[in-house]
Amino acid sequence: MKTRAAVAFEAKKPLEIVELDLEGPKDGEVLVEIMATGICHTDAYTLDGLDSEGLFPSVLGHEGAGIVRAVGPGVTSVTQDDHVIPLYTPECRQCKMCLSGKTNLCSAIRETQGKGLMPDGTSRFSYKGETIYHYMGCSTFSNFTVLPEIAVAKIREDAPFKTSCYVGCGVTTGVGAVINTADVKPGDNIVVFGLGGIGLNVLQGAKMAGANRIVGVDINPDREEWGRKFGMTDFVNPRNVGDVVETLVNMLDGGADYTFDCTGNTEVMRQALESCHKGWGTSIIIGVAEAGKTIETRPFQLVTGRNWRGTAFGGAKGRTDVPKIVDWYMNGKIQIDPMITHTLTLEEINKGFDLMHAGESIRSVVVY
Ligand code: NAD
Ligand code: DAO
Ligand code: ZN
Repeated sequence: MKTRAAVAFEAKKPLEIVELDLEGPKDGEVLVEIMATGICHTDAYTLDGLDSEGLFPSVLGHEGAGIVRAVGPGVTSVTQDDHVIPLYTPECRQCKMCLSGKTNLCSAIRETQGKGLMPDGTSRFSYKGETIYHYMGCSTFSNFTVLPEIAVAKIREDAPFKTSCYVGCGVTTGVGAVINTADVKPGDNIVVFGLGGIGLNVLQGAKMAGANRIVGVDINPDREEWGRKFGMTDFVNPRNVGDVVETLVNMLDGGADYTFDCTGNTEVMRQALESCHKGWGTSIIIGVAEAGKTIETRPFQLVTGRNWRGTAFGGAKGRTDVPKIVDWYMNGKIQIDPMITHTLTLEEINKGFDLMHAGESIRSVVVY
């Protein structure tokens, strides 16, 4: 079949809207009509050529929601017309990682997913006979895409696509980092570095967990007002204070119980670690740094009881947790609507990247 898609033919070049050839689902795969997709900073980072796994030409996008239009042989967990969210972190429930109960990093299709291919080692997308690679196993910047059934979460049918697509990455990553990875307890003090599409969700997760002081840090002054809408109690603009670590440590009587990096900047990651309370504070890296970057701190920071951790997809097991997070949204436990600041057509998708780089959007969503 044919599908309209925004294709990344080359790094650092705008996406091009073209009609691709799409092969139907093979064994264990499903064809999904994507109804809406968010644009996450991770898409921008790959398009900017900063991702060591980035492949071109490819169809980017990993934050979608849609409808199953066809299923391949052997598919049992979803059926035609089911509403689903694609999962860049699948959940096979059979591999060593899934069975460990210690991680959400399912390994079932990791090798081929990292190479932009489906589990059988081939791509379903092509253009004028040339292979176009998949991205993070999702490729939601295509109106139709093919996914393994272990990489879709079935969600309730009354959830609007335009907002529930955000659960496919930003909401789950931010809220999950607080609930699953940090396990923030009532009364904990937390600091969030970077109040964008991910950081605001960390704020609302911290509020839901009953955190005490919820401090937001951002170099964009407009983000103060945004943070306050989602539970932030204090705001620090690093450009207005001498030393951001000293400021935070003084503000929180020795430092935070938990800090979260939502910037992808390795200097900020160090600030986040060093803003933790001596003896127990834990810093969680959510931001994805440019290929080749490394983090640094004095080992004494760890010797004296600070902990450094990271999280992918908020530690969520997609097929199990994503439908529950959609329920939280539909039941009013978490907010999504105010964070969708821009709605675009597929033809306007490059504007979504411009708005992100200019700090003018929280989430732009393409509605097909
Ligand atoms: P975004 O562009 O919407 O937000 C980033 C925010 O960081 C902006 O508000 C920006 O002003 C702020 N910022 C930039 N430099 C800063 C600095 N020096 N100090 C303080 N604030 C600063 O991006 P996003 O979509 O929220 O994504 C955030 C990061 O999370 C990216 O690195 C992205 O790749 C990563 N990410 C990780 C996961 C995961 O599973 N670990 C999932 C999604 C996104
Ligand atoms: O299992 O080895 C692995 C890697 C799984 C990749 C998980 C994604 C990491 C987070 C990237 C940002 C997502 C938008
Ligand atoms: Zn994302």
